[in-house]
Amino acid sequence: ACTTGSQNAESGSTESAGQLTEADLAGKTIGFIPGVNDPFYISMQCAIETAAEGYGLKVSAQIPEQFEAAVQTPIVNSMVATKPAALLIAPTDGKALEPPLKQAVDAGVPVGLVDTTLDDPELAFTSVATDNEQGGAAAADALAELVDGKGKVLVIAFKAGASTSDARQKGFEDQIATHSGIEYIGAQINDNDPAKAASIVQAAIAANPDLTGIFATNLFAAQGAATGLRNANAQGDVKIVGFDAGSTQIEQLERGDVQALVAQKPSDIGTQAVEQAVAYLTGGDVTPQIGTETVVITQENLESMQDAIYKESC
Ligand code: T6T
Repeated sequence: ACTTGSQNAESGSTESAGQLTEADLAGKTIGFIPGVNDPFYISMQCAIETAAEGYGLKVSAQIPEQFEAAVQTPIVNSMVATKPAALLIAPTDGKALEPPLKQAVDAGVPVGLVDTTLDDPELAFTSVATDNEQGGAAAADALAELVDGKGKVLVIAFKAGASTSDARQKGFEDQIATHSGIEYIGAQINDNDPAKAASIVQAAIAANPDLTGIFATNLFAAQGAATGLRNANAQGDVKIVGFDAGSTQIEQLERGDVQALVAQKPSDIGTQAVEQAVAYLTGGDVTPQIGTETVVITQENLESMQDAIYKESC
């Protein structure tokens, strides 16, 4: 089962990275700090725990209450003080998390990045993530088709400075520019708050009667955008392509409030990150950058895509 809260890491270990055997890993702890509590990171945590268990490793997960650098940074500091064998983290800001993670590495805690990355990811032994630019481009093509290549489209960026939000927005913008009949009216930020996404959408519809489509860059942006459309009684008239596939988003897809979801593979990210941590700790081959897939879910293929739906618990 998913465990939250802390389990104490081993202390007093004198072995350093690359000097351990797989047998030495048993009983040691991997720290995990996701961006926030959501089904994407829950799915990732479940996979991390399963993979870690295979090596006798424990997992200590500390989950920020908000997707905010100021909330995540003290969690990093307290986790590092427990000296886990390695720390897997999704930094909520590519710049602000660099100093605390540099301190972690300096204190002898190797850092692996999952999902999001840093402006300078060099300090991490690996970075495992979706190809978010490519995902944003896939969203642009899906939305262009849904709106028949016409009208105005809007992006809801969930958090400026979070690498995933920035990359999805960039991938979308570059690709939507190739659809000449579509006018891109820009990105608005919802700060990972579904209620804010809903009000952005309601205001955008009021100001732009010819709005035809919305790309919502993550789970909370998409959930809120769909709610906003329903409040404005515009569900189905304005098309939504969302990122992520939590159960609420799947319900919205089934109801026709959302037309397509770009689903990530959080379990693959988690499993591969543990494999890389083990390789790093035992002197094996480490891959500095690993890209994981996305799939596009629609009403038509939903039945065959059940495995792509994120977990609410392990
Ligand atoms: O979209 C995911 C994740 O990739 C992103 O970095 C933050 O938001 C999610 O966790 C979804 O809520």
